[in-house]
Amino acid sequence: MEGSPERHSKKKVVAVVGGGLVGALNACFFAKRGFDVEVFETREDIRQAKIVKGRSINLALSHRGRQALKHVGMEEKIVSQGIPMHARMIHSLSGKQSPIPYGKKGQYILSVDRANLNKELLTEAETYPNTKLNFDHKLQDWSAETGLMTFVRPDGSTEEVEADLIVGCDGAFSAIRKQFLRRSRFNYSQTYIPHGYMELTMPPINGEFAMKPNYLHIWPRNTFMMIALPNMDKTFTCTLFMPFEEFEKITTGDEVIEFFQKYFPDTIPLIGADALRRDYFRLPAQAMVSVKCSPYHIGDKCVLMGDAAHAVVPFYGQGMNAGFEDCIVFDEIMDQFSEDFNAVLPEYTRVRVPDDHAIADLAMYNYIEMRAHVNSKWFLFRKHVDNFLHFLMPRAIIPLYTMVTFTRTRYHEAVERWHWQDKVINRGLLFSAAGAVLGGSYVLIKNPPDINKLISPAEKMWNRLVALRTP
Ligand code: FAD
Ligand code: EGU
Repeated sequence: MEGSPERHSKKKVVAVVGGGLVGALNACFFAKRGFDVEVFETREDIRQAKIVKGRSINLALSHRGRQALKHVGMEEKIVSQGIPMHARMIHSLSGKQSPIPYGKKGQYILSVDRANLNKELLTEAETYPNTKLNFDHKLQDWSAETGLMTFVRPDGSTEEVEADLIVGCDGAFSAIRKQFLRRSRFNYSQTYIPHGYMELTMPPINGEFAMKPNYLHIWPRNTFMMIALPNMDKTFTCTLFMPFEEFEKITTGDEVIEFFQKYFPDTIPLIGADALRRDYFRLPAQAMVSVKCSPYHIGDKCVLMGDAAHAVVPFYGQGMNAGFEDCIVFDEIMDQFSEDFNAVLPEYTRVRVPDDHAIADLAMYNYIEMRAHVNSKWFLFRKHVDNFLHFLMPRAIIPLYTMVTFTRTRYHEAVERWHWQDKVINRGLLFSAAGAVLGGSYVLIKNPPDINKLISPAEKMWNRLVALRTP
C-alpha cells in the first residue's frame, strides 16, 4: 500500500512552521511517512541568501542528534562535514593546556556548521516529492478551533493556509506557542539568565588551525567563560559568556584588550588584537533564555517541538540534540499508535515533557555551577574524579555527561541515576573516611610517630588545597 495512489491521496497535510534545524529535519520525518508536508519559514531561502544572520555559527552534535539524522539517512553526510572533538582542552590562566577525553577512543562529539546543517536538511526535505518549502512566510496567527493559519509575506499581504496537523518548530520565541498561552491549564515559564554571549573568530595561522582542531577548547574562569569550536575553514569560533553588566563595562578597544589580558591572555595573539578590538563591538551581546512549558499539544491539531517547546541554555550542548531527539520520539509514537493524531499527540506530551524539562534543568544547573566556582583547576579535578570512579566501577558509575552525550538514556532517567550515583559515592566516601579514621587511629596507637616529621607534609597539603580554590 505504501506509496500507492489511493493511500497517497488520503494522506493528511502536515504544516511544519519554522524551517530551522528542527523544522527541516521534521519535514524529512513526516515526508518519509508519506504525508503531504508544507514547511513555512519566515526567512528567505538561506541556500540563496548572501548573508545568513542568526545565532551561533557552530554547534556540538552528539549521539541523540546523530541518531535522529540516521533515521532520515543523513547521518553519514553530516558527520563527514563536521570536525570530531575527542576531548576538551582546558586553558588555564597561565596558558597551560590540558586535554580531558570525552570517553574511550572513538567516543567524540562533532563541531558542525549551523548554516550548512540547515541547508543540507532543507535540500534533503526537498528531495521528497510530497514536500513543499515555503520561504518568506511568517506565521502571524492561527486558530486552535479551525486550524487555519495566517502568514504574512514580505510585501505585507497575507495568506491563509489550512492543515490537518500543525507542527510548531518556530524556535524559542514561537508564534505557534502564543495560542497555547491563551488556554487554560497550560503551564509556561521562561527565564533569562544574567549572562550574554558574543562570538569572535580566530583565523587560521599560515593556513593552519591556530589551536589543536580536534578539541572543544574551554577557558573556565568562574563568571567569565569562553568556549571555542573548530570550523571546516580552519577558523575557530570563540564564544564569550559573561554577565551583561560586565559586557557593558567595556566601552573602548583598549578596555577589550585589557579585559582579555586579564582573563584570556593566550587568545590575544591568536584572535589578533586589532580584530578583537573590531569584532567585540560589531554586534551587541546576545541573550539566553530557558523556556519550559506543558502540554506540548492542542487536541489532535497542533504540537510543539525543538526550542518552541523547550529552549535550554547552551551549557550542556544539548539544545539541538534534544530537539532532534523530539523528532525520533514523535516518530516512534506514530508507529505505536498507527498515526492516529488523537492518540499520538497526548502520548507525545506524556512521554517527552519530563525529559525535556530534565535537560532544561540540567543545563541551568550546569550554568549555575560553572559560574559559581568552576576555574580550570576545579574543572580538571571534577572531570578526573568522574572518570576515575567510572574506571573503578564502569557499570555502576557512569558520568552524567556520558549518559547525556553518548547514549539515548532518557534525560529524566539520567538525572535519577545521577542522584543515585551521588548517594552511592557519598556513602562510599563516608565509609572510606570512617575506615581511614579507625584504621589510621589503630596504626597511630601502635606506632606513635615523630610529630616533627608530620608538620611539613601537612603544610604542603594545605597549600595545595588553597591553590585549588583560587583562579
Ligand atoms: P531555531 O533554530 O531557532 O529555528 C526556528 C526557525 O523558525 C527559524 O528558521 C526562524 O526563522 C523560524 N521562525 C520563527 N518564527 C517564525 C514564524 N512566526 N513563522 C515562520 N517561521 C518562523 N545546541 C546543541 O545541540 N549543541 C550546541 O553546541 C549548541 N550550542 C549553542 C550555543 C549557543 C550560543 C546557543 C544560543 C544555542 C546553542 N544550541 C546548541 C541550541 C540550538 O541552537 C537550538 O536548540 C536549535 O537551534 C533549535 O532549533 P529549532 O529549529 O527548534 O529553532
Ligand atoms: C556551550 C556553548 C564543557 C557549545 C558543559 C562541557 C557548549 C557548547 C560541558 C557552545 C563545558 C560546558 C558538553 C558537551 C558541550 C564538557 C557537556 C557546551 C558545547 C557538561 C557554541 N557541553 N557544549 N558538558 O563536558 O556535556 O565538555 O556554544 F564548558 S559539548 Cl559549559 Cl559533551
